[in-house]
Amino acid sequence: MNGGAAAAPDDLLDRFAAHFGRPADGEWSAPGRVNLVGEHTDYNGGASLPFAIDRRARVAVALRGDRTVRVVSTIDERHHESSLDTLAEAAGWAAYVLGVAWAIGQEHALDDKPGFDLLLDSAVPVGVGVSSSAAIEAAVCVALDELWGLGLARDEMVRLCRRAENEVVGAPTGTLDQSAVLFAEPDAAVLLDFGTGASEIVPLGFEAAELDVLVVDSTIGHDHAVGEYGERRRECEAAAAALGSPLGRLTPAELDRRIGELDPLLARRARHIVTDTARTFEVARMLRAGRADEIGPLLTASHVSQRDDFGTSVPAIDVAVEAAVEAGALGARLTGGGFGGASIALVRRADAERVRDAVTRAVTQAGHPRPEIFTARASGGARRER
Ligand code: GAF
Repeated sequence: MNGGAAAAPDDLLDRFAAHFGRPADGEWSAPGRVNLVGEHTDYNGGASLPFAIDRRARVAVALRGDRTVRVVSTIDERHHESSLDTLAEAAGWAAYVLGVAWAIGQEHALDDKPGFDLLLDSAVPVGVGVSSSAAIEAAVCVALDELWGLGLARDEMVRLCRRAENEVVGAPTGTLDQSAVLFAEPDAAVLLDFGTGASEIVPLGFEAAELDVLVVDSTIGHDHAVGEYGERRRECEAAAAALGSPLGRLTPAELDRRIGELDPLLARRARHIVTDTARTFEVARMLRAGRADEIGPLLTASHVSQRDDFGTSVPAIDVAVEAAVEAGALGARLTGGGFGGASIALVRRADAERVRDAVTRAVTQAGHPRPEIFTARASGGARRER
């Protein structure tokens, strides 16, 4: 991903100039994200608590004098050319780039807007569950917003990036990822209440408490545009219809009283959404009170809920979570949509090395692929770089 042609300069603006033969108008970026707790709650009116990570997608962009759009990426060096009038016809990473321009065009007149040249580079690992797609979408969205002089508010950008994901890429996702990467601030998480639409910056306090978040990439890929993600959505919709309420709006006590109205599978799905939303608000309360070192058990409980009730974990991730906790992590859980992807482990900095080694050993001894493990630091959201 950081590769590119051997002779290409390292600097993105230099690379842009070398590729397109003219300077870029600027460089914009957006991060990937880790979700601390609150999974699959976004399309259920529940709550999530993600933070942006210190790995970013970057775009260098220059407006053109015509309606042509040319995009190229260091991901695969492929070149994609279209026009502002045929934007929805794209595949692979180009669907995220052109999908955002298309979505903007659905809600804002682009008749008088020029096309653009764009070079994409990303250090957000792909297929890991840390939102490499939302990183690309948000970087493109802040760039086009500025260059086309649209003055979009961040919550409008969230909606437009989601349209790109849902309607061009074809993944029926909620707004967790786009909200995380567009609202994020350094050293903080974003409490997203999908029932009210409210968002709140919640300081994490991990630096002061000397805590690290390890991201354990199972290397088992996932694709939310196919299969099981959509199935979970349909199951949640069926449970919500039977109960006459978005699942994320029910308290655990209310669901307990009514759980007998659901068949056993839908009851488990509903219980995950309701309890994970409650855990999310509880973790946010603890963080606000400066009790970061006490949230671990809630993270692990969230994993158990995903594994047993929501059915989104996979054996390699269950082994990683269990090994992390056994080796002294304060808590660990699958993060993101699941069916592969990554888990996170909250560790005391002094224990990080031991937990990494123990997880790698346990996962490989159980016959699963060797995980890729990295530390994620909470960083800022989508922005202009220069
Ligand atoms: C994926 C989706 F894109 C999000 O909208 C969210 O549902 C998440 O899975 C699960 O919490 O990242």
